[in-house]
Amino acid sequence: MRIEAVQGDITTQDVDVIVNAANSSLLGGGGVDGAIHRAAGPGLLDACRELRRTTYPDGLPVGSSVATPAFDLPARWVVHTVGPNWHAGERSGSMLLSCFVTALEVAVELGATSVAFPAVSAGAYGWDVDEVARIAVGAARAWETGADSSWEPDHPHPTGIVLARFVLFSPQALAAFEHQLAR
Ligand code: AR6
Repeated sequence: MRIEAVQGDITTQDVDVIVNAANSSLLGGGGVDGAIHRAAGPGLLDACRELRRTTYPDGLPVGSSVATPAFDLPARWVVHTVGPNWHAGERSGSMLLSCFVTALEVAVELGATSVAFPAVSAGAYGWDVDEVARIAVGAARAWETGADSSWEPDHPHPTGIVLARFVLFSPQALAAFEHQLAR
């Protein structure tokens, strides 16, 4: 499994899964959520409304993840996760860790091999991007080694995931992730 960081727009990523930094309503918003809904087209909002109706009448809890098709995006699925909101006092690293871990779990259930993540909670939700990078890269690394204790680097990963890519909008966010990857 390769773990990498690139600067760019997550909506253009040609991977199986892109992760959306959504909110509990699942009904869209600004930032990466707005960009994903615009690029995916109206089918995405319909799918999210259906999830609310059938599965999450009270909204998707913080730290949880759920999949929809990706509609007009190059990706096959969007996995929506809800990061903790620093401004609302949600400052638990385990909540943010859970976003990355549950998104990977959902991706595996889908049979995905490649996943792109944004810097969940590093925008409107106000987390320090260095802290997001530390938790996100830590999650991917722990996932890589922890999913199967018999797995060795350079062998196919038992979960089927071959690529975890962090897609960062700003040079500053890219630098934060590159710093963690170099450690
Ligand atoms: N591709 C990659 N990264 C992006 C893109 C993009 N197209 N657009 C923004 N970013 P945010 P949050 C970066 O605010 O902090 C929404 O309204 C951005 O620079 O999108 O988890 C939701 O509906 C930042 O580094 O997500 C929620 O209400 C990172 O993505 C709330 O914001 C995350 O910023 C979620 O806040």
